Amino acid sequence: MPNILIIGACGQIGTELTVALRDRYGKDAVIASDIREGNEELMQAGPFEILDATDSAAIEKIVEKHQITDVYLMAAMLSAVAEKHPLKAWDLNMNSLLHVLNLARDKKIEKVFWPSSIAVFGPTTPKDHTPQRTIMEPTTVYGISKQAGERWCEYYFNKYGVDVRSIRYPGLISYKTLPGGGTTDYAVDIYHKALTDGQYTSFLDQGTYLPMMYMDDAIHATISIMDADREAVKIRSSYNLSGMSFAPEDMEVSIQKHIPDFKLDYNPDFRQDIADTWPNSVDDSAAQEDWGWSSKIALDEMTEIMLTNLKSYYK
Ligand code: AKB
Repeated sequence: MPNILIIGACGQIGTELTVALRDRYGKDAVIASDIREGNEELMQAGPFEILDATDSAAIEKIVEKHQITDVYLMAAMLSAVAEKHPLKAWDLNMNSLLHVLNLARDKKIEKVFWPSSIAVFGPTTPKDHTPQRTIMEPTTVYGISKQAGERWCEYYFNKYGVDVRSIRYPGLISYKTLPGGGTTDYAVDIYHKALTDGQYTSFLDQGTYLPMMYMDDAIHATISIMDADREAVKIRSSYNLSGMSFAPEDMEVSIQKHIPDFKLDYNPDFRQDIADTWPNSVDDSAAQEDWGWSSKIALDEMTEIMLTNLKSYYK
């Protein structure tokens, strides 16, 4: 049985991952941590520690205190916010990873999960069904940090045998937690505004296709790759992961099946320039072959789940 530390547990993925891992391993086996107190429910449902992901001594102390075996490092500055604070983003995204990899190198922990992103790709990458291995020239600071992180993960595996596992998440959509400063956030905002205002102004333009995924699929993938046999995880940089691919107008049509008067218009901002450098869709056959990944939830089903659950929230 693992003893798990989740760093960045109050964020969009961390919140749902904490709940899923506590359901699986019991609440006392999963220590949630974040730089500040956040989600009340999550903090009360099991052990919680205040932890700055850039503080290596503090991470080590908590690892020792709770005899942690597995670390899920979910703290990161996402693409849109990172463009406003490039050096701070580099510091958080890179140094937190190196701290955790060093603990694994020194055998203080056994296994590491670290999220990468479709942001590792750039304008020179093939856009459709982007292969696992291809040209990667990211132009955002977030993408550069994720690409460098992938190289570090593979390096620590090859050089020190560190059991690090990683996924290139697409844009993630959930009704339970809001995303924090990404380029794909419109795909969450749109459902909230559809219910509260009956209309939404998208900061990404018509025709902007991006790889996306419903959160349940992302959590399932995360737990699956961590459950897989060590030998099955053949790629130690990060795996492409595909859920669905859509543009804002596809969401409009999907939402109109429930809210016929819903209106969408467009006012693209700086996030359009970021989205334009990312793939339309990715090829995840390596994840399928190596550890049995397959996604389950498509756009219309996701729309139904999102609107049904958010409706009760806005009542
Ligand atoms: C972002 O938009 O920055 C993130 C991501 C795709 O990694 N959601």
